[in-house]
Amino acid sequence: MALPNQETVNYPSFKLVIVGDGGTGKTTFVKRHLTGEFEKKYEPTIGVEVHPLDFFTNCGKIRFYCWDTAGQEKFGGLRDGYYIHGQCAIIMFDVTARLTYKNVPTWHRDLCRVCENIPIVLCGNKVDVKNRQVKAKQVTFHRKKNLQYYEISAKSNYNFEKPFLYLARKLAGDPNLHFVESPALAPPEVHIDIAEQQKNEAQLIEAMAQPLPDDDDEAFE
Ligand SMILES: Nc1nc2c(ncn2[C@@H]2O[C@H](COP(=O)(O)OP(=O)(O)OP(=O)(O)O)[C@@H](O)[C@H]2O)c(=O)[nH]1
Ligand SMILES: [Mg+2]
Repeated sequence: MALPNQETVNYPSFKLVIVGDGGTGKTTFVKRHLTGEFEKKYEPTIGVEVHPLDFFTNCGKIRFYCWDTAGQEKFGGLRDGYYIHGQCAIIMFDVTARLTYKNVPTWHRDLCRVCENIPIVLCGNKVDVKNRQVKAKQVTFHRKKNLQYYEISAKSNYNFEKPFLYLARKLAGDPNLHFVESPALAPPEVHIDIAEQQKNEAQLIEAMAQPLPDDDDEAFE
């Protein structure tokens, strides 16, 4: 859903809300998509920037209106106007800052109060950083709530498209939908150690086979 002063398009478009603690990389992430960065609109009354991000799929174009607030933590949470009519969401945390993962359940609760039953992706950002504090196998929240989880690195473009592809498939109701063209992205600012990251991805798969801890919020302390 566009803002009142925003162009609407004649192909499917969806409001995507991005939440997560300050400094997790939400703005950095949306700005990787160059066309969306160029066409963003600012809505001062809600304090939000909306970036229209287009993707090309085998079923045609799809647009995500990505809502990104400026410094929301200073206002003590987000107002309902931010969430209202949200059709899909990304919850972001920072794998180098434990507290941002601990706060994920709060973001999830606030989001689901307004937006019931929308597809949600949990993203652990900054996996390019060597000394991460939240290990892949410690990420279990998504399993409890049936969310999709991706490890990403906004600065290196690692897995940039994955969250959008997942959401597009859910919204289209087509698990085989795929992107036929890559969006223009800002060049990588850092490089990721692919061999190291492959180990993390393997750990994630391994962890999925383990039973969920009873209360992993506490186990995580
Ligand atoms: N190493 C690394 N740093 C990142 C990455 N993504 C973002 N950062 C850095 O993290 C800091 C915060 O990024 P922002 O995009 O401003 O975070 P935000 O979530 O929008 O923060 P608020 O607007 O305050 O809610 C900046 O210094 C970014 O350069 C990443 O993938 N890797
Ligand atoms: Mg920001």
